[in-house]
Formats: sequence, structure tokens, C-alpha cells
Amino acid sequence: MTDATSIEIGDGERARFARDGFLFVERLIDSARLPRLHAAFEDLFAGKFETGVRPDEVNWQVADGDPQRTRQICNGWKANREVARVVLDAGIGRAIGRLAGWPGVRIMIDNVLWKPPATRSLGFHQDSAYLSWFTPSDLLTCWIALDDTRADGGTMELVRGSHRWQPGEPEGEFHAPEDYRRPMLDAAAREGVEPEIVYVEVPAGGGSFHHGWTWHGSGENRSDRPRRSLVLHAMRSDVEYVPARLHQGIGPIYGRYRRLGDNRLDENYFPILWREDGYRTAGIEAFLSAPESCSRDD
Ligand SMILES: O=C(O)CCC(=O)C(=O)O
Repeated sequence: MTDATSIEIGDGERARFARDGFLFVERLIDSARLPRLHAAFEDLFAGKFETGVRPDEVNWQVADGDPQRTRQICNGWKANREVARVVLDAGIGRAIGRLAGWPGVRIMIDNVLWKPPATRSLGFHQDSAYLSWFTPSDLLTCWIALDDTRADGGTMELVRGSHRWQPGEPEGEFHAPEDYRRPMLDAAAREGVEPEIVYVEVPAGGGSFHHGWTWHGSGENRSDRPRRSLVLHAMRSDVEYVPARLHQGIGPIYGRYRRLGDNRLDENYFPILWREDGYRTAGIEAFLSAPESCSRDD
């Protein structure tokens, strides 16, 4: 059994999260894990998949990726156990459950993000605008910095209190848009407010939690250091598919795991990390402790 990460979530943290729509944390994972995670990033973007399984979305590979674009892979956990040990962590799941007030927490997807120097922006968006393919469509995200982050290094930006703005529709490009803040600025104008943008500036291993409706994005990396982050997008443990909405957002990709005639989500693809009653998907520990099985070079 892997040791769960301990993250203090009390009334003060819950109140700040409810007010701001985000919460910064100085330490989410132990710094001893960072070199192994950096190596996992090298492997994933080079197409070396430790478990033999390809991640669900591979948007950048060293062989043919555009050097100006942020390297992105979704559900790296299925390919690499080092990534899985973080995004399937019971302690992070528990912290999310406590912040959100949910009875249990599942992984929806992870995001493996690598923004080398001079890489362009990621457009501002609200995660929940893309999620009507499951219900309840609540989302809470844990964003973990794997390098020290700075405003000029293209770290994530969050808009304080924007989770209370009117929910928006999906709009704009995610990768390298011309004006990465534009959709958020338009939404702020509709609200009649001046947005307060806050940069996630934390040491490597720290990061933030944000609400599914909080506006966020990130600028170009103008520093001389890489910005790598590992992101856990989490949903409630009791969600179900909405078949009529599977065409929406990333529904076409993750709807393929729907069982015939059954709207419940399969724990093989959306494991339960933590539940108030002590339940956790049974196979996780065996998966995490299995020896390296294969890689593309074997
Ligand atoms: O890391 C970023 O710049 C954006 C990440 C993101 O969109 C998210 O964590 O939901």
C-alpha cells in the first residue's frame, strides 16, 4: 500500500476556497518524487509507455511535436506508474473531497503539461464548461508544479472569485491562441467586473486546487527554465454518464468507456481515490506496485 499524502484541509482552507475559487498549497508532494516525475515526463513525450498502454490523449511527441506548443498528454497515469502514484493518491483525493464537500472522489482525467522556455500560451477557460457528459458535472482540480513557478515562466493564472460568475459556453482555442486571456476578459466584461488575476507562484512540489468554474489559463514561458505540471481533474465518486451529451467536450473520448446499457462509470477507467466510508478502488494498489512490465524499446 502506498503512503497517502497528508494535506491539511480545515475550515479556514474551505472558507478561502469558497471565497476565491482556488487555494494555494506550498507542498502537495514530497520533493524526493520530483526527479522520478521529470524522468516520467521524458518517457511519456518520447512515446515510452511503461505499462504498455497508450494515454487517452497524446497531443505532443518529441518526434513531431511543434516546439512552440505546450506538450500535453491526458491520462498519463495509464501509461506510467510514477504519474499514477501522484494522481491516484488517496491523500490528494481526500483533500479534494474535503474542499468540495463530496462523499467521494474519482479521477476524471490527468494532464501532463510541459512548457519549455519560449513555449506559447494556453487559453483561459472554465473546465466545467466542457463537462455536461457526466452528472453531477462538478469538478475540482489539483494542479501540481514540478518546477518552481514564476509569473514570467508561464505559470497558471487564476481569476479570484470567477467561479461565481455566470457559467460560460466552451469558446476559444486551448493551445497557443492569439490572445490567451480574451474569453475570460469578455466574460469579465459581461459580469461588469475588473478581473483579479493571481499567478500560481509556488516551489516545485507545491500547487493549487481550483473549482470547475474558476477561469484559468497561462501565458508564454518567457523564462529560461521549463514549467512542468501534473494536473488531477477530479469528479464526485457517484457520477453517471449522460448519454445524450456524450458528443460534448471530451465526451467522445471518455464516452468509449461506457458499459452497454449502464450509465455508471467503470472504476477501471475512472478509479475512486477516496470515499468518506473508507472505500477505494481495489485494484489501485496492485497497479501501483507492479514491476515495470514493458516499454516501446523492449
Ligand atoms: O497549466 C496550465 O497552464 C493550465 C492547466 C489547466 O487548464 C488546468 O489545470 O485545468
